[in-house]
Amino acid sequence: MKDKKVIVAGAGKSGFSSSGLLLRNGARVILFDENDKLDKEELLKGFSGVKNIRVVLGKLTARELKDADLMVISPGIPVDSEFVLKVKEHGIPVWSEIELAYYFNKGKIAAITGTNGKTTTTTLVGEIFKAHSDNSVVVGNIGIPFAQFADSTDEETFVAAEISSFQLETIHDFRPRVSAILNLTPDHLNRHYTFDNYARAKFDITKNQTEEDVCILNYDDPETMNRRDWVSKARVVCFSRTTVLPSGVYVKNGAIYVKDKEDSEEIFVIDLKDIKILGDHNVENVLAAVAVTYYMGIPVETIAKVISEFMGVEHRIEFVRKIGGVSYYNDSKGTNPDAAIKALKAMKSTTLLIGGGYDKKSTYDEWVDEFKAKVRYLVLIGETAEDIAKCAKNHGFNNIVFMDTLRDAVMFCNEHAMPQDSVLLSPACASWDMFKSYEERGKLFKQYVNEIEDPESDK
Ligand code: UMA
Repeated sequence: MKDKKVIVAGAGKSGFSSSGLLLRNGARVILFDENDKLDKEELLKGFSGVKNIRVVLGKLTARELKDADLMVISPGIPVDSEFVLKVKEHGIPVWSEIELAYYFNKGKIAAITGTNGKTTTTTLVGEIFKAHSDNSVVVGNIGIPFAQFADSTDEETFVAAEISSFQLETIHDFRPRVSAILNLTPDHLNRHYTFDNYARAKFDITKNQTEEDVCILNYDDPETMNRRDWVSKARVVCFSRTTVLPSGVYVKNGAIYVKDKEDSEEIFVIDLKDIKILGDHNVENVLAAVAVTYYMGIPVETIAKVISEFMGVEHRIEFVRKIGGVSYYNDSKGTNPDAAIKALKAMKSTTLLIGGGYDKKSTYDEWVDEFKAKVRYLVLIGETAEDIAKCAKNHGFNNIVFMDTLRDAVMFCNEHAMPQDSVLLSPACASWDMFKSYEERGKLFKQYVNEIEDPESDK
């Protein structure tokens, strides 16, 4: 990349890390963002003392495009954006941040995608790698751009990478040693337009894999298995919670086993009762993590030990606090209906559900069907509030309130919950209409819940 002129599009986390990686490796960077309200000086502070970077806001001009060797785009930028199409017309290659990171990477990559469970599975895989080797990183959609660490990896580095469909749209050579597609349900349809396009982007995680590589698929997820043929070369290994497979990773008599080939010995991994994270979906995440790490060469004893200690991740059905017998759960990462269904299913009592947010053009019927006798109130916030309310009413659910802010929603729940109820933030929508990220939404939820006075504590 020495002396190459590279446009980095998007001045968020990915853009910053990509710029840093390029600058460290001798490139000249133009950091571009369509948001002309950003503060150039503030952005440049992150690169103080570095000469080869210029910030451009609003629109790309002929000056930037002239002689540009490459554009690296952040995942939040649609590939059919006007300026991306223009860049392509000029014959400038467009790489995702993941592709750029891969160019510099020397490590052994396990890449995990799918609609739900990515973060939990990647975190668990990362913990297993860490227990096995001091030389490991966890990167990607999870919130830590791969570009941040790519050029400090070596042949021995274990890389656990959570990869989104957005990041996969502009890969070219990216080739993980082990890939995993956990499940497929409709998501991000405003960006990909059709479910098949979305599924295609996910399966592209396998497109450069060879016969030496492994692709892990969820045998219990029909949308994934129906597309099994989209894996062109990699060896497919399946995991199943419900079926004892001839080979693969599966549950049998309440325990997880690995069997490499049909005639291989069956290896016991762990009893389900020794797993601490709750719900069938989490058993699937554990099965996936077993498969990924086993095929990355980690000993089964290490895998089992880490799983038995793993307590889950922030913003995923995360228990926050119990106040006056009411339990509060933060599932801010429930950013699509399928994830929100899983969170609601995991609630053991009547629930006051806070939902709504950024409009990804999802359909809410299946989520609303789960409300039945379980949801006491549906408390709606954000851009999609009206659409969700309409859908809920069509399904005969009318206990709906609208709130302007998340704080108001929490306060309403505090006033109306009865002892033994649960209050669940699981919006089924992304956060971007009201918050910077799902993390910010989840942290604020926890803050508001923690501000509630506990009447018991005064006694
Ligand atoms: N921007 C434009 N034009 C656009 C869109 C955005 O100029 O059309 C600019 C914005 O003004 C902003 C910047 O791009 O300044 C933001 O870039 P970004 O949205 O790609 O955000 P990053 O901070 O780089 O975060 C991205 C991922 N964000 C998205 O995919 C939307 C993060 O995933 C990821 O953690 C991070 O890279 C590190 O890899 C978040 C996410 O919500 C968690 N992902 C989706 C999901 O999980 O469902 C896919």
